[in-house]
Amino acid sequence: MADEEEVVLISYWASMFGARLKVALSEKQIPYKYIEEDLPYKTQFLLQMNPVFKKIPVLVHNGKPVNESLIALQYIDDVWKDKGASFMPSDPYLRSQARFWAYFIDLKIYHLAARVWRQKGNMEEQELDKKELIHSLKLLEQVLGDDPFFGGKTFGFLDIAFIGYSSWFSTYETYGKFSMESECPKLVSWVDRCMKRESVANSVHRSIDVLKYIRMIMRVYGPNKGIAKVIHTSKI
Ligand code: GS8
Repeated sequence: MADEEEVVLISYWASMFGARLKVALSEKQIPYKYIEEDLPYKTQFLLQMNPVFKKIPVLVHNGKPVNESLIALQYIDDVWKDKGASFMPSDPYLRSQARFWAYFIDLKIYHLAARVWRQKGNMEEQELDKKELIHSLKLLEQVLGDDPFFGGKTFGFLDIAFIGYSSWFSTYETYGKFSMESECPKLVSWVDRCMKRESVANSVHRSIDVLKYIRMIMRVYGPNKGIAKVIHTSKI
C-alpha cells in the first residue's frame, strides 16, 4: 500500500458485520483509522459515506466508500491481493460456494437469531424460530465438516464472514435456551481455533461482553419494545 493511501473503517463495537472488516484488514496488515459510530445519532460522515442504507460498517478507501460488509471484504481481498494469501479459494466453484454460504449466514442466521434473542412472536413462533436457527447452524457445521476452517486447512473468506457472529453465541444460547456446545460442538471448536489468530482475537468481542450488554438492554427496555432502536444507545 502506498504511503498516501488512507483507509478508514466506520463501525460499531458489537457488529458482526464490522468484525469482518477488522479481521480482514488485520489479516492483510493494513493500517486504518477506526471510527466508532453512535448509531442513533448517525454522523454526517456516515450519512455521506452510506447514503443509501445509512448503515455501518463502511470501508472508506482514499475517500471512496465501499458499502455492505461482504462486498467490502471482497474489495479488501482484491485491492491487497499481494498482501498475504487470498481469502478466496482459487477454484471458481469453491468461490461460488463460499459466497453462497456467506449470504446464507446474513439472510438466515442473522434474522432468525435476532428474532430469537429479541423474543419476537408468541411461544409457538419462538420455538419455531429457535428450531430453524439451530437447524441453520447445523447446516453450517456440515459445511465445515472435519476441516479446521471453512477455508479448508486455511482461514479464509467464509471464516471471516462468520466469525463476528460468535460474539453473539452466548446471547443466542441464553435467550434461545439451548447449548451451542451440545448442538454444534464443531462450530464451538472452530471458534476456539479462530480465536487463536491475532487478527480475530483483536477484532472479535468476547461473547460474554455482548451478552452482558444485551441483558442490560432487555432489563431496561424489556423484550419487543423497539430494542432495535435502543440497542445502540447504551454502552456496556
Ligand atoms: C448489514 C449492516 C447492518 O445491519 C452489511 O454491511 O453486511 N448487510 C449489511 N448494520 C447495522 C448495525 S450491525 O447490526 C446498522 O448500521 N444499523 C443501523 C440502522 O439500521 O439504522
